[in-house]
Amino acid sequence: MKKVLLTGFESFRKEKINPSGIVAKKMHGKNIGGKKIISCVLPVTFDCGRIVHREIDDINPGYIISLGLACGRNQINLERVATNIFSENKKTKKIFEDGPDAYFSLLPLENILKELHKNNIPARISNFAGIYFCNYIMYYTLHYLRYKSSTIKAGFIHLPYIPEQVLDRDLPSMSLEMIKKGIEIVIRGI
Ligand code: PCA
Repeated sequence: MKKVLLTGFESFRKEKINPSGIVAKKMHGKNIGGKKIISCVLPVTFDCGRIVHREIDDINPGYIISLGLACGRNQINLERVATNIFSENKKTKKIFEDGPDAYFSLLPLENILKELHKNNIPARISNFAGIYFCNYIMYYTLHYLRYKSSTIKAGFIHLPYIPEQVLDRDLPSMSLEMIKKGIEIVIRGI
């Protein structure tokens, strides 16, 4: 059975909850569409790259789906591209000095999007994964796979807030149930 490495992130900055880590944890061990899910919740630090690197070598997955929270986005965002930029505290640098400018997702985004919409789940393809750790892990993973000359299919998905994160904020959210259903549809569609 092919394995899916499903990663999410821990909480970060002022966000006490990170739906990406919750969804990843909830789906650990499940068998979806003939694929076995192995989850991993990552710290929002530079260690995340090394941890994913080790998980890939240990698990040898057929697919890697990385999840993260996109504060304020109102749909599931299928990220198309990771760029060689990281920025924190107004300092911007390359992720890998000698890396290419960008990598494209290796997931069939158009098909996944169609399936999500067929199931009435708001989603879109995004062309900008940001310049923080979500873009970092997407770039890091794709760079590592290229270096390994691997056939693993990998990509990144940004999630909206869940309702309990925006109780007193005028911001969009999506229920955890709908996000989970969306990620199951993604896993069936890869
Ligand atoms: N979202 C942040 C980092 C961790 C997360 O869940 C981002 O969009 O970069």
